Amino acid sequence: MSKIIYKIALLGPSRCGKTSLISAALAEAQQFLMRTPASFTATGPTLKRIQANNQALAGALAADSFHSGALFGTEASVHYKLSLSVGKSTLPIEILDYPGRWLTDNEPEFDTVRKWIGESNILIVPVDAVVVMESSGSAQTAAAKHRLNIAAIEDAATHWARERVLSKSPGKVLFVPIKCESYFSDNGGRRNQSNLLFQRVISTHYKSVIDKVRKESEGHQGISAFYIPVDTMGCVELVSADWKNPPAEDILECSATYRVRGVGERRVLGAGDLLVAIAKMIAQSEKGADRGYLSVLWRYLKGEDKALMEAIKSLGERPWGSRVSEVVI
Ligand SMILES: Nc1nc2c(ncn2[C@@H]2O[C@H](COP(=O)(O)OP(=O)(O)OP(=O)(O)O)[C@@H](O)[C@H]2O)c(=O)[nH]1
Ligand SMILES: [Mg+2]
Repeated sequence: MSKIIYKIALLGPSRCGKTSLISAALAEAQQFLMRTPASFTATGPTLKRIQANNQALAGALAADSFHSGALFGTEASVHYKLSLSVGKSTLPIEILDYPGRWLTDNEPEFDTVRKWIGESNILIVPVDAVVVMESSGSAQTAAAKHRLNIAAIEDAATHWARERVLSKSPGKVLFVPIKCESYFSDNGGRRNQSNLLFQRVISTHYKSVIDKVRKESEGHQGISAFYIPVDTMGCVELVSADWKNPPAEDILECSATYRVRGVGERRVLGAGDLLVAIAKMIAQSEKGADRGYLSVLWRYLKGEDKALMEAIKSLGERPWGSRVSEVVI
């Protein structure tokens, strides 16, 4: 059988944390699968790239204050090639990363990303929690909407939902707040503003995105949405967030400063739930509701190795972490 690849799409503007999320997810997923027969790995150029990203983020913690521009923006599209394996049986998983400005500036290169989004059952929407939480008053709220690129996200998420309907396949859209370590008290933080974060992400800023997905997939079975906040650093604390006009621009931009907590050891949290979501999505096709790509994938897994199929099923049955909520679609 021709090689099957499980595609995952990311949708977010520049600096929202797409690359950091992929790098953090691999590290936590490996921990998460300890004492199970399954493993989640990267090899070759992907491993090198993830190691370089993690080094840059760790380097940024070396000083007392966390430099939030530590990771350079992505310059070209990158296929992160990962594998979920049991023994010699492997499910290749590919995530497409790209410069967020392609989305922001509506550049022609975004067409390839759009196509990838249409072909992916999982759509991850990383959310800059600081922009969401530190905006108040009408000027900042309008600037936040612009910086989060809500209009472009609505458009691409609608395309994703439409393709799910046309290809008669299910899908999960995951809203993933990043840079949210200052709003939770479960990973070293002092304040707990997690309810407010949920409300602002789901009921305010991304409500129109959720409404569009709902409308587009009306009457179609198998579309669901989840809220999965992830700490990709976990050991930094917001000190201040100022909204300023960048030179030659009339829309405010949020500029944040952070301090490092404790000894500055990274504490990734929540990324394992992304793996649970992926496993649930794949296992869903076993029920036979889906006649598209996922059922082909499931048949492939059955032929590939029963142990790999069982590992994916049991991963999908793991309970969600305490930060996760299902969003009504
Ligand atoms: N406070 C905080 N900052 C973070 C965290 N994770 C990443 N950052 C910072 O956010 C910046 C942007 O993250 P990236 O992952 O490069 O964002 P991106 O979406 O890939 O950006 P483009 O490649 O330009 O599209 C990085 O330089 C990090 O320093 C986090 O958990 N907390
Ligand atoms: Mg990037």
